[in-house]
Amino acid sequence: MALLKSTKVFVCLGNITPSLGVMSARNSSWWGGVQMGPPDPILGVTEAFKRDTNPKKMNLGVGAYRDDQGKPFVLSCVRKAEALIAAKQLDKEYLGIGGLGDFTKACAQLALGADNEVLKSGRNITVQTISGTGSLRIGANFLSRFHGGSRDVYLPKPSWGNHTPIFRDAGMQLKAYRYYDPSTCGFDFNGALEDISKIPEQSVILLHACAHNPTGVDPKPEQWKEMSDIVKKRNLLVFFDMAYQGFASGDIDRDAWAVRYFIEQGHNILLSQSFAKNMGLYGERVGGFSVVCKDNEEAKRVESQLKILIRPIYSNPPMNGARIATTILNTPDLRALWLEEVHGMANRIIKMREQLAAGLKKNGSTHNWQHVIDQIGMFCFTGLKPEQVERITKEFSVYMTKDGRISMAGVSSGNVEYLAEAIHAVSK
Ligand code: PLA
Repeated sequence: MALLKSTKVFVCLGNITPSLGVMSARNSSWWGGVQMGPPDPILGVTEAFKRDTNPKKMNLGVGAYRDDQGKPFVLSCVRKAEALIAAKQLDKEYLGIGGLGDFTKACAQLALGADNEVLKSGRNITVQTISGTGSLRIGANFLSRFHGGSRDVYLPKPSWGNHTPIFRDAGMQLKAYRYYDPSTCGFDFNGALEDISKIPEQSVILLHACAHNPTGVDPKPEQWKEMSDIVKKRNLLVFFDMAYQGFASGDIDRDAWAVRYFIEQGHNILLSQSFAKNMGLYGERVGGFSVVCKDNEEAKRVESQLKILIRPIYSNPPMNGARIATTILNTPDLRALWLEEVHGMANRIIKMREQLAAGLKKNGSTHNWQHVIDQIGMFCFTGLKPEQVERITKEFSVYMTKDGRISMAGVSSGNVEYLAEAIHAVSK
């Protein structure tokens, strides 16, 4: 039946009109049935921004860090690592399927802490991935193929927009647990606990390790502890997405606290890491995917299957970004410089939050904007409604995602006042 159906589609789309004689292949349509799709909810904002000619335009859509002059920022530690790598005149051979060994080791150490028991006993497998997105997708494919327990993946409501298609395209089913409370602009702790306590056993739960996207709201350590207990009681498989290590507090260890705590409590987690934000390596596509296993023997078996999954997708990952990240992580003075720079980026964002809240007040806004200051990480979930977002874009050329999320990393001393004016104008 499936074969019959596809044959029919083939004949219909590849039709040759007899009155025109035999059409050349160039004129025939193979894709007549392909419908126009919508632009990406996040990256599509950048496309619209680029078309705008207003000199005051601001792109607060995608989370990409800018310096205080509004320019893309390449970290000095990255520039220095690149110079060291260039001087070595290294070859360009293929990496192994799982990536650069020194990178995966340093990547796992960064997340778990170098003296973590998991690393000492070799019960993790970490592969290099195409940044955070690639890591999540490899994880989703792995779950789809090997997690016998359940197809269900529970996402916080709301979550990063791309989580849904990543898991759905891998054949998993998306469910949600309460996370954000619009009435307090904060974490809906009771709602989350209540929902998590009802998740069927063996389902997968996705947790944002820090700097929750899009809300900028993270659980406090005490809340993480209760969540860990409930997750354990429900026997859920935890998938941590850590795309912003260092970006929440400016401190990479503090930001990895929840991941390390869950492991300490005996959760054998899956973990996605990205170096896009914390090293500013966006386009280099550097990330890692880890599976914490029962023991080293299990880790070896999982590794063999991850390689079998990766090989037909992209064969092996790109080396340049991994070399840069490894050089930074493994060269003490570059690592120290990096930690300083991460701190600097996080601090500049915090300063912009304060200036934005102050600017709104100065403009006479009577709303409570405390959440602009309290939320952490790259984003601020302003609370602007879709129609207000539409207005701010149309009238002020301020671009953001429809859910009212703004990338604080795109705000600078030069445009924060303009932004405050614009937000006030559409929200008063
Ligand atoms: N996980 C979360 C929670 C993210 O916010 C992002 C990026 C990623 C993973 C993946 O990033 P990577 O593949 O570049 O490593 N989110 C961005 C960019 C910054 C995007 O949507 O692609 C955002 O603007 O939300």
